[in-house]
Amino acid sequence: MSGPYPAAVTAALAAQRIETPSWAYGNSGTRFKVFAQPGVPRTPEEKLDDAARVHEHTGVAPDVALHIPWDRCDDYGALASYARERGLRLGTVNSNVFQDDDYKLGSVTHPDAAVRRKALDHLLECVDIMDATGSRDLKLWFADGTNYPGQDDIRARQERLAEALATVRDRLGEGQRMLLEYKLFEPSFYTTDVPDWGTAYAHCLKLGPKARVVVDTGHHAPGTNIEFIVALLLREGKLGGFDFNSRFYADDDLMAGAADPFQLFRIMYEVVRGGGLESGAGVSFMLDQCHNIEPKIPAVIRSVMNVQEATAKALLVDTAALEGAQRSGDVLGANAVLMDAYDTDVRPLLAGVREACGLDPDPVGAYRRSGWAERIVEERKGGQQAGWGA
Ligand SMILES: [Mn+2]
Repeated sequence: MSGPYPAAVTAALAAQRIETPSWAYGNSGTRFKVFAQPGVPRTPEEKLDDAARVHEHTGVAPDVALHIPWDRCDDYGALASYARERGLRLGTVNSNVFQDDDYKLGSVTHPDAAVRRKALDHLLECVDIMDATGSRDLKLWFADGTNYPGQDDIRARQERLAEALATVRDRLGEGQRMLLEYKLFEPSFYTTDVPDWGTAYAHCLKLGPKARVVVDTGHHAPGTNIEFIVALLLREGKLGGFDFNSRFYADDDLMAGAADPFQLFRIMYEVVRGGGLESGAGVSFMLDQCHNIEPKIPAVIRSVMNVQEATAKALLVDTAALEGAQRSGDVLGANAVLMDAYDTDVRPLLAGVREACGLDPDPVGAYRRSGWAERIVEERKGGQQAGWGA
């Protein structure tokens, strides 16, 4: 398959937006070691400065997700203005009810009502922050669960979870949403209170139209058919967005599309098929990654490009040919149509989309040539580098 490509394809690629996470610009690591890198931001503003470089070179990443308390500041309205002045918007607010000593046995599902109240207050504070930043979405991920059979009552924990979620839902303003993220295991190893899409979907269904499920691609058992989950949630109008990253083993948080670009293509095909790219579909394309050993800004740029490449291939699927093959029971033919799209080198197509938007066709090269990496190493000396807990 080669160009020229349909105008609808280039238009969809130019219109797609990919949200980058503030924490990707800070230091990170595994539970064994966090490796500091020179030039890493010390403040939320410096994270936005770095995010602005990603947007400048890709043209599709104006939204930056915040994580509270890692991005705590005195004046969120001022932070939003700072973002706007750099062509950015503050995006999804990610809550954190997992890093406090009180949360050893859980947060909103904790057996002690006082701890539950503290966790709920944090979630409500995050909605206050959304009001100040103009953010649409609150992302909820709970580390809650148990390690041993009998440790706590599985059913009671679901009741406590439902109660907290309903309270948050009632606090949301017009146009605001809550995105419930699931994760199979870790840090809990026996039960997790929101372990899978079914649990998240059941809660979101009860919560109503303001609640949707977010699919973090690293949060499944090996072999899980993520594109099936995506197709189903889209069909039900309950797909709120993605946390893209990739993994070889568990929740590796590697660059999206790095470990399994074919899986990312299959996911994006279901997004396109289900209308998830269309404006008004309400599907957010977010990255949730940690760049432990690689330089952060070009890694985010590369991840954005990987999502774009998977999207481009998905848009190139010859749907008429595919439907024809499917109708006639042509198993190999149908598979070949999909593979033809996947095997297309879409890099020239995306380079053309960038040039049409006045961008350098090679975002990573443009970043390297910009001198930004050297500049931040020179300028960002002293202070406390951003990272987990900072
Ligand atoms: Mn995530």
